[in-house]
Amino acid sequence: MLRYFTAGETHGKCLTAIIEGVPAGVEISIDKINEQLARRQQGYGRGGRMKIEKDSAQILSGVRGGITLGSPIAIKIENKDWQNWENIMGTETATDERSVSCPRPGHADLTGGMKYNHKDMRNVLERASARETAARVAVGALVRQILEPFGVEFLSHVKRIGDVEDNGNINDNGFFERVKNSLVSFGDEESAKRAMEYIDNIKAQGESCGGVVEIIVKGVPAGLGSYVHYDRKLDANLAFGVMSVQAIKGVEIGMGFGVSEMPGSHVHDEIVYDGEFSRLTNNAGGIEGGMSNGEPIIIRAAMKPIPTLYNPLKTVNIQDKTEHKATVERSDVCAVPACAVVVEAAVAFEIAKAFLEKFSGDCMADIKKYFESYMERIKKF
Ligand code: EPS
Repeated sequence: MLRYFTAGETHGKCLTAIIEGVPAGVEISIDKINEQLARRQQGYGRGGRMKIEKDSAQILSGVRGGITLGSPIAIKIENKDWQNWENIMGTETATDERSVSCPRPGHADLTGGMKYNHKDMRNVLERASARETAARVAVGALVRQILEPFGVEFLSHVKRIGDVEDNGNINDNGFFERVKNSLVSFGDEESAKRAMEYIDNIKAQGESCGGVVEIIVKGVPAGLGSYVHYDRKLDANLAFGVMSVQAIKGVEIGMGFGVSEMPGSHVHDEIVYDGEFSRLTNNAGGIEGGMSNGEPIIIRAAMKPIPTLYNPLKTVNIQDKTEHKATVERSDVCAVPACAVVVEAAVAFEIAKAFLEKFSGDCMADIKKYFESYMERIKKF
């Protein structure tokens, strides 16, 4: 079973991830991992931290000469900001210079402090911070390399920032090329301009904003996941992976909540046969009965506004229980473009996990053999 752990505090020495269950014989490019890490750092509305960091991954084990060994893979990403926090975040000695006693509404601060008995809520926010998503992006970027030889491709874009929709159409020529060059990951340049104005406005008010991101996975063979048991359903696992990303409050697959408003004939995708089975539409978002059906998988996630507000909300100081303004930590105003990259990584992990469950094998040679014979068989079905 493919699984991973991450460790690391936002202002600690580094982030680490250990990935277990990667088969032997996968070609790994560190450049592809660093490319995803760089994508995560971009976007209009990010804060000062991204000017300090230049995230890059080091693979510490499990890979030899660019090929996986089948053993656990350890990855490390250094926090360049650590040098400014060594005294405060040292593992052996630490000062309480930047202690936090006024919890931010919407962040993990208060409940995390209550749960772990941390009177200095820095002990909570350091781990709850979205900085951890750098490690998750590295994991996603590594495991998608298992899928590449099988033609599985991941795309993502931002659909909405605050109340500004991207009016572009993903099926238009050059849409994803424009997304790549857009500071807000929109495919329509006019909408992108409005989104940036929106972010400027929000920033001037000391506010933050959220948005909606969409991930499209192409080339997924029919039959990943299963209808036979609840915890093997691909949509359930995808929703879990996406929901586990910091700040995500909603997940939709295909038509999502829209299915509840339409009669059945407008929702279900008609089946046709032209040498192979396909669907006339893709309202199901590529998943029926908890299984991929061979159509592109489409997932959307709603990100809430980041809880650190430069114009802070009302809260209570946990020391003396008096009314206070929430702590202001350096933060982003808008991290929705970064969120698209993170959710894409979370989706890549769940797809890779389901793929290896279906085509399990210790090495790529065995997996390829099984994959080919399965594809041959379902073609003739
Ligand atoms: C982030 C790093 C953090 C935050 C942000 C995401 O760095 P710092 O706290 O030093 O500014 O900028 O985290 C949050 C928005 C949050 O609420 O925790 C990153 O690397 O993405």
